[in-house]
Amino acid sequence: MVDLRKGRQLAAPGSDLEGREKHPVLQVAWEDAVAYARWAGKRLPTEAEFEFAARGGIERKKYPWGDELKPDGKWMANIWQGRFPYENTEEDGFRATAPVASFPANGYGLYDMAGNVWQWCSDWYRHDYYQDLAAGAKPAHNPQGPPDSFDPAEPRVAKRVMRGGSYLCTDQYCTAYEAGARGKGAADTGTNHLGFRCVKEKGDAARFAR
Ligand SMILES: [Ca+2]
Repeated sequence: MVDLRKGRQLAAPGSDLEGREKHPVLQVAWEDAVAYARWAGKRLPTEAEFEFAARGGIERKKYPWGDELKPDGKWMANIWQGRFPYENTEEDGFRATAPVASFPANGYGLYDMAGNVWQWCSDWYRHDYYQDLAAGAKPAHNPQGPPDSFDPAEPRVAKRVMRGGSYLCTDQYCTAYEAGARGKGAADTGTNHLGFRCVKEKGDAARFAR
């Protein structure tokens, strides 16, 4: 396990922070992200919280900043430009991860809610969870995710939700930086394009300290 408290191994065991002090941490399994959040008196966001936060107060827009991928010709997130996976033109300035807050914040003042690295959410992944909620008699309020995981593509793998897309996403086939796009990943596995962010609410620190 990467010792996040030391903060010295950014991407994998043996990697170092030299010149990358402000890049997101990578290669962290869901369990380790949860352990870090708990240690810090915080927690991972739910999937619903992540999307609510990503939309930044603007409703029914494709991206956290609006409906245009490049408003005024400007890239708003660190994604992939060029013919994936053969050519990365780095038009947005970054080949792989970017330091956090390299692009404008959304309406809530939150950075990197799209692109750069995927981010773990606390929910189990079920492909039909939101369909089921939508079919219910009442609107769902602050959904916390299903009680277990089920991905028809890999039914035996316990998966958690991830959100936001990454520097490997492209408008050619993986537009996961869209505000409504969902991702999923095996809870015990980290990758080089997946990180996390923590959330804190009033009372969390006291609750986790018990
Ligand atoms: Ca890029």
